[in-house]
Amino acid sequence: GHQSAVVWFTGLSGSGKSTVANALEQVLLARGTHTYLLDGDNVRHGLCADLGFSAADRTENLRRVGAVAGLMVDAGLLVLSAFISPYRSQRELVKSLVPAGKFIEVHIATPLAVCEQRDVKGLYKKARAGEISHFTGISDPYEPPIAADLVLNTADLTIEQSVEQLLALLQRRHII
Ligand code: GGZ
Repeated sequence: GHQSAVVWFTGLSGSGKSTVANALEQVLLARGTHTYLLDGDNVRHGLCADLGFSAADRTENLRRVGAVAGLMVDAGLLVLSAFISPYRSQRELVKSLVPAGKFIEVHIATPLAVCEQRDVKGLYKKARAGEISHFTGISDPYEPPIAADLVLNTADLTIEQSVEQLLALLQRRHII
């Protein structure tokens, strides 16, 4: 069995949030843990299809995700969530929507230079060229967490090493 919780990944575009969250989910599924992974790919096309990337729209995006995550925690799930969530106030808001003690903040602290070099989707190039405005890290802020439960820099760690650290954290917190 497991305890329900929300593992909230925050970090820049291309930092590795979704990759690490997906890898963690595979291990948890293999252990029989009932998880759900929320990320931009499954939320911004449906639940939040009306929202863009202004600060207000990001806040509303994250408020909805936080509310859904809270419901999923009520249903007993171990929720993994991968959103940039650039402002401290937005992460505080989400935390307030999840039952007390069940919000685990994980900072995927891959340096901007590495994210920009990866540029998996070519978005940094477009942002530098001025073709995308309000791009996090380039023309929009990212406020790093001050006291994350875990900090992972995917430039220095393999995916497996990141997953190991996450599993160890979940075990220390008696979630798995
Ligand atoms: C940041 C943007 C932007 C702007 C489109 N700024 O690497 P990706 O493509 O797949 O991840 C990014 C995703 C960010 O959506 P989130 O819902 O995680 O953001 S937030 O938590 O701030 O609400 C990126 C893409 O959307 N993208 N425009 N201007 N990322």
